[in-house]
Amino acid sequence: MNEVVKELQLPWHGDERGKLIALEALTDLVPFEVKRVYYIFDTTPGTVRGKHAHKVLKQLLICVSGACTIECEMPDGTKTEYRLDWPDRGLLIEGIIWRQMKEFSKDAVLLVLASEPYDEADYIRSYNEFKRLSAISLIGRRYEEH
Ligand code: T46
Repeated sequence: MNEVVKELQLPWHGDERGKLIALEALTDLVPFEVKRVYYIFDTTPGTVRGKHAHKVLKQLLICVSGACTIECEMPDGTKTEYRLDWPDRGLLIEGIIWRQMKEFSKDAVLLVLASEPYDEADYIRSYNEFKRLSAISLIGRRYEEH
């Protein structure tokens, strides 16, 4: 699976009553069947969560209240931080990407739509293992290019 980290601008329906965002599975915004939804809230100040990658899981992250930062490290070592600070911003993550969630505001609620049920076997929780798998996948890709 190729790695994807994509910032999404989620379209909203707005009128004098306020705004509404609707997400449907198997669309450009949610390009997978949603098999699980979870949310992270009431985080301890200064905490850093995540620190893992997934083997096959695809996820769409939306900070529906407050703000937080998602740091993604790609297999080639490139690191990028994404600030999610409004409910119309989404971050799509697919493939073996090391992620950390940090800098949560007190009122942050991070909503996650996931493509698979919870499965601890899908987690890569060792950073060394992430680097090892990244190296293998980079070598494989170079080989395919030739
Ligand atoms: C991810 C980031 C963005 C469950 O029992 N079911 C679940 O669906 C999830 C997500 C977690 N758990 C249990 C497993 C742990 O005992 O909840 C506890 C906390 O999970 P974890 O330490 O993995 O949480 P985060 O915030 O570090 O990571 C979570 C997701 O696990 C992960 O898939 O990509 O949010």
